[in-house]
Amino acid sequence: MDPHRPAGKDDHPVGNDELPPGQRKVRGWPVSHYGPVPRFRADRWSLKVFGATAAGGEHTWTLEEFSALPRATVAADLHCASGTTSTGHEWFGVTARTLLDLAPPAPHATHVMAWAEYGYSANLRLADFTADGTLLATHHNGDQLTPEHGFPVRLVVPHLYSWKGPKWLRAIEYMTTDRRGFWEERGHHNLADPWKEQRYTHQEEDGDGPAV
Ligand SMILES: Nc1nc2c(c(=O)[nH]1)N[C@H]1C(S)=C(S)[C@@H](COP(=O)(O)O)O[C@H]1N2
Ligand SMILES: [Mo]
Repeated sequence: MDPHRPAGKDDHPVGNDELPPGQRKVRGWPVSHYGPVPRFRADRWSLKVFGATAAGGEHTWTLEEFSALPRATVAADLHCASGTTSTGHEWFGVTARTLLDLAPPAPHATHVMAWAEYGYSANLRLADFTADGTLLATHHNGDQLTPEHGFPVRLVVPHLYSWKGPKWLRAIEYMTTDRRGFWEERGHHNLADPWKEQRYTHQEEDGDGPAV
């Protein structure tokens, strides 16, 4: 990119130039998800951390409370397991690390389930959730997320295929054993590392995930 020119819509000032194997770059930012776009209702919305928490109970935030937490910026491409990667995404939000500090897991927690509206879910190893880039994003390239891209909060896990990042995130459940999420129960790989092309369940090796 020309450093003397401000970044425009078609520049890709952020993200990784290298694509994972078997991925092709798409222009722009396609919308892709299962089911309808949920309608946001502030009075009914909360973000919850539950399950195997250190304190034993639940932690909840209203959107106002959540938006007051310290926030950070992360650049990350979206790698859809169908083979397309969209680039040029700069995310702004609350790091998973911040959430973990505020609502720590019990020592024996090993995995998390990220829950979205309508019961969409994605399971992650705790190590994937605590990884540096993992972010509960509220903004994208300087603007609030749009409804179709996950407003008010979506999870971004830069080092995994993007199905591991629920849009319309509502809860994080700390788990003491692994359980499969929505796509992980429907033919997709439990671990989802795009650099290893972990797309499908049939590619799993012993120990990669619980029985389907
Ligand atoms: N709640 C929810 N989140 C979701 C999905 C979904 O179906 N429901 N699809 C995932 C998949 S497969 C992809 S590729 C990305 C697409 O994100 P985008 O629409 O912002 O490009 O969202 C992910 N997050
Ligand atoms: Mo996807």
